[in-house]
Amino acid sequence: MARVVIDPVTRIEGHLRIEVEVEGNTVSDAWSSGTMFRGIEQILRGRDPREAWIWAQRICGVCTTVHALASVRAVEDALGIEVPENATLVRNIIAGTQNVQDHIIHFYHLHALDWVDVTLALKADPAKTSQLAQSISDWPKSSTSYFRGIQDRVKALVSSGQLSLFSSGYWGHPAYKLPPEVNLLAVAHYIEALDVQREFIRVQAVLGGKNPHPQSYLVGGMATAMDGNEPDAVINPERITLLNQLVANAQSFVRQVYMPDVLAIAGFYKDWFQHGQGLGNYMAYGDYTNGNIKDPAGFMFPRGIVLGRDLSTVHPLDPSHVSEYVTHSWYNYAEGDQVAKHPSQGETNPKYSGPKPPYDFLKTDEKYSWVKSPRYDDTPMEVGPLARTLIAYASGNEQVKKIVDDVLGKLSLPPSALCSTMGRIAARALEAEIMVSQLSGWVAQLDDNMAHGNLRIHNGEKWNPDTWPRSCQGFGLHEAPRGSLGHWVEIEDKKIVNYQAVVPSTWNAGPRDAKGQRGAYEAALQGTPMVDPERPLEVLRTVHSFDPCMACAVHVLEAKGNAHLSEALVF
Ligand code: NFE
Ligand code: MG
Repeated sequence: MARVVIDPVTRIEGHLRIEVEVEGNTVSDAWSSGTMFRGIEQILRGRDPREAWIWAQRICGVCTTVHALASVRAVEDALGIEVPENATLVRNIIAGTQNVQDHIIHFYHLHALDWVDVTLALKADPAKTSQLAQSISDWPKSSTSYFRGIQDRVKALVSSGQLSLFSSGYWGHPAYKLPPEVNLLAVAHYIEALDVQREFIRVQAVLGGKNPHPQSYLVGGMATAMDGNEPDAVINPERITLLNQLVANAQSFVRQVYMPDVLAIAGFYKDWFQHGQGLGNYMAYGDYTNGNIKDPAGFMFPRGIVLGRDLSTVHPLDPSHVSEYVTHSWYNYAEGDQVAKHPSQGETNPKYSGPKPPYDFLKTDEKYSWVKSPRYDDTPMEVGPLARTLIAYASGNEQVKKIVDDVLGKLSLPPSALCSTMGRIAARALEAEIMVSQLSGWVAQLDDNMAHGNLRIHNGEKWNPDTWPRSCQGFGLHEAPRGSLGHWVEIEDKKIVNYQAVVPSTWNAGPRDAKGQRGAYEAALQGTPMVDPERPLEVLRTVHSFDPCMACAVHVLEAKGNAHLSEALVF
């Protein structure tokens, strides 16, 4: 038995270390560790709750805006504020754009090279690549000369000896299975997707002034003035035209490039619909409605839980059943480290107790991560696009059923195949397709409201802190690209006294709990085949399929830097 360490895992956000034990050619156990201590939860204490979103949004620059949304929702919940429909629509457009852009970036720039051997693209016949491209899609950039041009660019990189953005891959690894032409097609779209994602995220620049971290949120609504007759208003007919254009361009790319590429690549890796199954428990808070965010009945992504891969039942979800352990995390709870705490009572007391660097392995029997271990009813859950898709499918959502059955039909696979590494990739693509078509609906509704003179976008009734109760608590939930996100806030005498974020990558990347139950990455890595433990490509495939974001997962900070923390930063 050998222990293999990947540290740092790259093509993710933040600092993740994976240790796996390998028996023969299979992973027999795994540990997931967030190795960087950082944060926001403490910074928020003592601040005005109306500005919490500005700070919370800085938890992450990848899911660039989701923490602002969860934060304003938490404060609005605590203060009993309802936001106007226009604000909900603008928030939906910003968050939905984030979702689609994030999924595109994940597939092409963070994950594709686990499946695509860039160096093999050099062996492709551009004419055959062109035929292949035209057989799977009517995307216009598909000529022989186009693919030859891409190949020449890669050739120039390779012959310069500097692979640049393609350096440090496991090139030539026997687990790569794509024919040269599919590799070339994917490399071409990797390059195209760089432009597509940059262009599409202009939606956030229009509605939020900038990206990352749009600046137009307000507790009570949005600061995006609407006026059909006002050229200087943030939202006016000209801007609606621009939004429609940006959404339409993204929609073409998702339909004509992203989805066909996922199908083409998945077809050569069907065995990966059997690896990386993981916990089999899926959770989604649900999200996206034009109405009241406290009422999940109308959610586009339904709320619920699927247990043990049993798609016949969707269990109800009550956010009061969420808790976090620190048994294997470098924190202490006042009541001892065997208990789980609901985030409304949550504590963030960092205490590094890992080995002093340099070291070979973490003390995985003890504490081994800066990530906490969230649980629902004491049960570990996977969150994310796959969880959302399965819960929507099992809830009988017609749109999701149709697209899932269509995609799986093309691959001749049953719905249960989705519970896998490749299933996470497929779920992300089909979610992007559903979301990008929904976006134009929200833009149209905003336009319609504007045409009818419905311009209200902020509810200022409780803006004055003198109107607030002396003490109150609230929480805000969102389905971020990587899954279920919750912020819990406690307000006293007009100031924040406690703030806790329980984040998608905390759910997925967290370590074991007091009962020894593994987190989602740890469970998914069990049984992973490994051709060559020196080059753990297969481990990366499953870890990357979750789209890790450790900035989100570890979001705490101690204001006065302690020695033990600086040691931890040496990793
Ligand atoms: Ni930093 Fe994030 C998303 C959130 S993941 S990317 O999506 O919230 O934990
Ligand atoms: Mg937290």
